[in-house]
Amino acid sequence: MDQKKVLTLCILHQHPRVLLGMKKRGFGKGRWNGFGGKVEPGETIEEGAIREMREEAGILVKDLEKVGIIDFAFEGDPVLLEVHVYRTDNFVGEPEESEEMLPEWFHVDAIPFADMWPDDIYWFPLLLGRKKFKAAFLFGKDDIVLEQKIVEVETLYLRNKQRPT
Ligand code: 6U4
Repeated sequence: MDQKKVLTLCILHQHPRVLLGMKKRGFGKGRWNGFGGKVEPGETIEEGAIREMREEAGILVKDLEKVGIIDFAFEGDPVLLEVHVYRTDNFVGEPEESEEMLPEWFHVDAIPFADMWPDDIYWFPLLLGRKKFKAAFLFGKDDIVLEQKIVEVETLYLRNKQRPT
């Protein structure tokens, strides 16, 4: 049976700048990315997003807005990733380097898509435009996008659950 991992991804967006982090280790190493990781037992997805932001960038994020849910599959791999994407413009503290991430602000016109996950270029414009979306990507060898689907939605529902997440 397919296994599913629930992950968070948080983007600080204080227009016209966004905070990304250079991932220093683990999954996605060497890429600029939002902050996040696995949701731990006993915490809500949003609590997981807040914790990861504290652990990876040393800041307390507030007023998180859920903007997207992205399903990732990798050809030949039974593990599916369900990534819950949040955006906020409200935080306390100064972003600082952690063991996992080197944070840096980017102008929205200079987002380093060439050095990010290849799916990001598809959905980042929706996030920056304050839209909500559901998306699915299938990656092949060398993280090439083989299939992609993105739909803009009014409200985000979790699959099989008729309530907003
Ligand atoms: P730990 O346990 O922290 O060492 P690690 O392998 O570093 O795990 P993980 O699983 O905590 O990483 O988090 C992976 C992060 O990458 C999450 O924030 C989700 C994000 N992510 C995964 N696939 C992505 C993709 N295709 N595009 C993207 N972010 C992705 O923009």
